[in-house]
Amino acid sequence: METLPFLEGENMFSNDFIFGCATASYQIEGSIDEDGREPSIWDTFSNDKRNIIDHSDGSIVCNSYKNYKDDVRLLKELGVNSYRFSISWGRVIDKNNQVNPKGILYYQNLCKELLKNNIKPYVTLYHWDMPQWLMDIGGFLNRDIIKYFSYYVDVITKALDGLAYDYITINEPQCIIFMGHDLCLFAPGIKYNEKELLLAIHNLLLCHGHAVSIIRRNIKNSTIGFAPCSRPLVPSTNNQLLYKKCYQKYFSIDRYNEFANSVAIYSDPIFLGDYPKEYYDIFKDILPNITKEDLEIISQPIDYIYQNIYTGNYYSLDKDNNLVKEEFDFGYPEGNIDWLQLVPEALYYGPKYLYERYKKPIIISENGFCNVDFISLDKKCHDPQRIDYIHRYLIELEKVSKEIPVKGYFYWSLFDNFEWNSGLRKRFGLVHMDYKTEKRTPKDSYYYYQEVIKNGGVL
Ligand code: GBH
Repeated sequence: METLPFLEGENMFSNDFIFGCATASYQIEGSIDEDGREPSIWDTFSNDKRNIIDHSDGSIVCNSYKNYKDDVRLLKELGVNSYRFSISWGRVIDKNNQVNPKGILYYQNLCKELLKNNIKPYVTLYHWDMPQWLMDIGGFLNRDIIKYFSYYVDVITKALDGLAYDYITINEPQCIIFMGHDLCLFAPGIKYNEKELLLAIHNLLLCHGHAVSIIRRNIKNSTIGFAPCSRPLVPSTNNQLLYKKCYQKYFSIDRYNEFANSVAIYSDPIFLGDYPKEYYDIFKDILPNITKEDLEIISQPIDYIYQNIYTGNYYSLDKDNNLVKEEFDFGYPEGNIDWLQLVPEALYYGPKYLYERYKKPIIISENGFCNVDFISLDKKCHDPQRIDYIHRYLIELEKVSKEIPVKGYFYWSLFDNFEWNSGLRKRFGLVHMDYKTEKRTPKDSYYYYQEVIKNGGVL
């Protein structure tokens, strides 16, 4: 570890900084038939082997449903003060829309175990695993989803009262909508037309809004957020005009190219009370019915801007001052998954743009690196690229935290897990998983992050 710069006394983050890591239910829990769990759209989707690159699924993975105490032990030793996990809707509510007490107990036990170890639970209510029976009645296209989601949120927040105070309503809505219902690379893999996509987005935002009122009602001293993803534009030189153009493009809507990453469609209604003007112009013929009441529900105040940021793109200006995207050179540093180029400044510019527009404290809800990790002859798991990635990205986050309020950082992920349509082949963990034996081996990056946390930051 001696090559890594830790300067004593130069702690980069405040003492109450949230250092955490994140996971999601379908990606880690396994035990899919245990205690009356209802199948989700991801069970259905991964049952069709054409959908998952390596034909794997989430039936076993880390088996955190059984091994959660080991997970908490790993978190404790890592030294994080917070753990972000998600609730499987189908474990806590059955297909008759009745409460499943065994599922509830699992999440209560997990929270208790975390609290016993001084780790704060950050609960994601929806990380993509919709119960299949709800998809069968239309999923996000059916406005009834709001009623069902509200009931589920009411049940789980009552059950976790006194155990968890921090909630994230929905993870990466862009992936749910675009990857799941347009590109069809994610569950449910059902193609919607553009009009249907807009309606699904609107219903999803209403699910968020109703969840906010319910959490506020059921949990005193709660904090609430919504966790979209984005791919920030990074100005490749220090130039005000370039910065301004990057900022504008980050919040603009490109109907054909960047629907997936649109920041403003999902976040303007929440933080600014309405969709952007551009949205009404572009989609004027296919708009859903958007009422004033809807917008009021969607825009109830929340506490944080959560954002999942892994990568970005560099931009410059041409001689006519037009914005141009710089292509990555051949051999440019990247992770073992096609969209993950090394762009550390994304953690500087992303938070800066978001704060400038929405004026709420920022928490990075996900950031992480996918690598080719295996156990070496010395029985350890060496992952220097992941260490370098975390190091570079945290330097940028530190830099921006001197300018705007940045409250926390969750590394994705605690361990290797089911990487959606990429299956088990893609590893993001700080802890290596042997899927056959369920053996957990902390990687070098785990010990690195441990040092970062002890130190309060890098450099
Ligand atoms: C997150 O999504 C998920 O929340 C998490 O479950 C997952 O395991 C983790 O990250 C690692 O993948 O426009 O070029 O970026 C992944 C973020 C956002 C990556 C959409 C792919 C589309 C291509 N994804 N992105 S690009």
